Amino acid sequence: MAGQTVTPLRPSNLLAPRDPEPGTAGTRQGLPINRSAAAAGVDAAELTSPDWRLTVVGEREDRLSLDALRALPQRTERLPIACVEGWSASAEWTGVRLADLVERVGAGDGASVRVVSAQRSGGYRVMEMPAAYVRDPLTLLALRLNGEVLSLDHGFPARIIAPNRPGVWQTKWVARIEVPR
Ligand SMILES: Nc1nc2c(c(=O)[nH]1)N[C@H]1C(S)=C(S)[C@@H](COP(=O)(O)O)O[C@H]1N2
Ligand SMILES: [Mo]
Repeated sequence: MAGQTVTPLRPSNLLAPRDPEPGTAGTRQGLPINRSAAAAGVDAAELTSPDWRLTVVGEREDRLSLDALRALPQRTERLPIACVEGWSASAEWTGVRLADLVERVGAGDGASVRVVSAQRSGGYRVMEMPAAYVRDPLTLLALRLNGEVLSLDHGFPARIIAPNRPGVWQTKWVARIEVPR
């Protein structure tokens, strides 16, 4: 626009939660990014490949492409991520109910799960989820955030979002879901 030389202050910055970690921090899709895909060292080519599969292991084993996940019944829920580093932000998540995924491999109402990230090292690679959270209808394997496909930094192609759990357990880049037996 002609004559517009002053960069306006962006109110979204003023209202945003404080930067979780200066240097790597950012906000995308309306939600803070604490650990980016690059910082976590995930293999972007692998995660974005058409050969990517989610493995779900119970009595049976399921290997689901992203298209196959998108073809399952989708739910949308508004849920917060609450990080111990002092920020909390709500967003609208769309994806498949975790309970539906474990039911497909023959697990019942009492199933707990172990969720494994494609992240190769670090404390957030493996997460254990008790049965009460697995069967909660609000707990999703999320594929979308605020109406958009997840960005790589938010855990593309799939991440966990569950109510009333600390942010550290909202696992990004989910590769594998196991029902221990
Ligand atoms: N695989 C993996 N999942 C992860 C993390 C991570 O580092 N690796 N960070 C966790 C933390 S501490 C929080 S608060 C939420 C949101 O983190 P983000 O801001 O880095 O997206 O994702 C969680 N899921
Ligand atoms: Mo966090």
